[in-house]
Amino acid sequence: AAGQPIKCTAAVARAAKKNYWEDALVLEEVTVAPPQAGEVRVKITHAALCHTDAFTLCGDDPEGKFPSILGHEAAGIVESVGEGVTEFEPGDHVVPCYQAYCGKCEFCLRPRINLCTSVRAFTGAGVMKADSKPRFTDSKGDPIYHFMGTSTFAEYTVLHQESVAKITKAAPLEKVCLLGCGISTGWGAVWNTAEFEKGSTAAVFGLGAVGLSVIEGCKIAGASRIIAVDLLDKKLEVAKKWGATDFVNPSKLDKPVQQAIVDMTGFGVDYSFDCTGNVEVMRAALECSHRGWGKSVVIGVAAAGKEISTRPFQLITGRQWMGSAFGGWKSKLEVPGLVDRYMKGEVKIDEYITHEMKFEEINKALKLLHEGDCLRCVLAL
Ligand code: NAD
Ligand code: AHE
Ligand code: ZN
Repeated sequence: AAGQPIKCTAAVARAAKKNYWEDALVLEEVTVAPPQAGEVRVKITHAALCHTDAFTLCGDDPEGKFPSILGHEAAGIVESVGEGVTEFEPGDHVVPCYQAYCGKCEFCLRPRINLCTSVRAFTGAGVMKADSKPRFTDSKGDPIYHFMGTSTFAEYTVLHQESVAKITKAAPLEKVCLLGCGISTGWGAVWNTAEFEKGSTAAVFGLGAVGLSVIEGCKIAGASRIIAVDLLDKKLEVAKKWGATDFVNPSKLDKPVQQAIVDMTGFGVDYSFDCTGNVEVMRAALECSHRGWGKSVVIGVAAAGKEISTRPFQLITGRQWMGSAFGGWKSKLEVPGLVDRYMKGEVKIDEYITHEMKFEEINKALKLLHEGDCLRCVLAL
């Protein structure tokens, strides 16, 4: 009930585990404190797994904090709201947004920029802004930290009101949960970050859900050619269904992949996208972009300590190296519109869902993610 703690099940990451696919999460009973001022408690109905959850769980994330409850791509229903919250009420359907939107900071006020700073320091530290503490405790009463301001691998979670987007009740939560991260990111990287122009060419490195949604975004934007790149041939097959026109497996080339793409295109592609998180791939993506005007967008998240490099001559000769967080979307404002576009049939979501499971099978879902056959697995809570 509102104002009372709730006991429920959560998948707890007790510590980083390199082999994250070997039963790394522990299903435990946790206590979720009531929402404080400016907070919303949400019953998570569906949570998907994104590669970034695995990245943090395996210890690659310099911001990773343990014990914690991971998960950031989900949907749910508001259970109760804290003092002063007027935008949401119990029963509202919502998508948690790890990129917050307050509408007041200099980032929110600037057109086309996300990266709101209202709660970022707290979400990075795994706590809530009102008292700098987590709302989760374990059976011993010890704290469990939040993750990305979302912690959606739990039956109930507490969010800052800045990290919640209200969506139409007509939308299927088991599908639109994906708009909390991966595919919104891919579309936005093309439309918002790269500002993709009709008739242009693209190369997309890494064909998970993020890379495929980049391909979808390029296709919708009127690309003339889309070169799909992955080490796994089965992923190249999938990319064909999404609209890629050319296919490259770098492991089968006798030259660097950037050279192969330049050879295929003359002077490179107009736009390139890294959706792998591998810094060598980021370099290749930059170097296969067009002399004079190529834009290369980093989307993949690289492990702690990794750095990118290239010859500065690549930039002197007109290439632009850029990056995208959540596709540049102003979350609370724009996610409801993405839901509406899905409802009108303008964009895909269902096709990215390759697996569906019960929440209790979350470790099996992590294993599937590791094996490379899974685009998105949606867990029902
Ligand atoms: P995923 O693991 O499903 O997909 C990655 C793909 O890259 C796989 O198909 C893999 O075979 C391929 N790959 C790996 N190494 C490669 C190489 N050297 N060359 C070519 N292909 C290679 O992951 P995902 O969920 O699609 O996420 C992709 C990346 O984007 C991750 O790094 C994730 O953390 C990041 N991400 C970033 C944002 C953002 O806002 N910037 C949002 C979501 C995800
Ligand atoms: N914490 C990491 C970086 C992780 C990162 O870059 N996350 C992306 C989203 S990945 C979603 O799947 C992002 O949007 N970052 C911007 C932000 O504010 O977190 C590190 O290297 O410290
Ligand atoms: Zn993600």
